[in-house]
Amino acid sequence: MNDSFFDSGKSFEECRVAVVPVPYDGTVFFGKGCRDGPEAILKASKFLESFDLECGFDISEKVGFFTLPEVEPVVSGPEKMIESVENAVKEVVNKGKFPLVFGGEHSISLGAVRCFDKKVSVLVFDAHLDFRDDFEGSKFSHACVVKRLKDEGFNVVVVGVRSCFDNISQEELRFFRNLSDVEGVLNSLGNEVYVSFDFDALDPSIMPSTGAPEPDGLLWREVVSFLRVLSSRKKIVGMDFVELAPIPGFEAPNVLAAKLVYESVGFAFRNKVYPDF
Ligand SMILES: [Mn+2]
Repeated sequence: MNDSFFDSGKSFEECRVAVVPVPYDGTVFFGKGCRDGPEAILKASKFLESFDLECGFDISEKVGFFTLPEVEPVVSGPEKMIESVENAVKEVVNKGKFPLVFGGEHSISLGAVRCFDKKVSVLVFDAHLDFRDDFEGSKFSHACVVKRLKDEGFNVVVVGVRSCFDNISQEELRFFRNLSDVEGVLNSLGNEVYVSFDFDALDPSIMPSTGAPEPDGLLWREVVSFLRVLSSRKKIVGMDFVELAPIPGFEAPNVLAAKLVYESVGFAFRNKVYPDF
């Protein structure tokens, strides 16, 4: 894979954002295909125009995206794969870069989040709670990622939930069905936020390219409006976008994914808490 996300011809040093592609779907048995997600996002980014009307500036020019080599899939299991992601992301965080991780399946988010202090809240967008203690023989399955993040001591808030395996209480995990209570979501988060975006949080009418689509999902405008508010109130420290399983020959969802990534980063950097920007 030689593609890059919005190659603006800048060096690693000049870019604020380091893109980490993770083409891994090892624990997915049903609805595979998200290993092709990173490549689809990189390719689709070529369709976007770089000046962004939502943000009012050229995000690629102002922020700069540097795409790193992909994290090679590990065959010995998800736990080792998550460690590989952790090592790759730690390297970019240590160099002061904003990590932007493309999955691949949702389990990889655990590796990226581990690179941050426990005071960072994790905001997960997902149609499913991903709160199982284990799934299909693994504690590190994509269906367990929120449970593992909680167990590792992070404040986790999930938005977009329409499907759950059990009756999980709000005391166990703070979650929201949609974005009708924006203040409720914001008040559940600390000042620093890592965003983990599973594309199945979106409605299948606009995002059919996921392994586990669920009806009645989030729509474009409400997500973009929310991200704009979120970024004006919180410091976004890193993001991942996971579970895009491209449908061959159907580019629109991939372009939507690339545009959501692009504007999310624009909002994050426009935020007043990045004063040097
Ligand atoms: Mn998920």
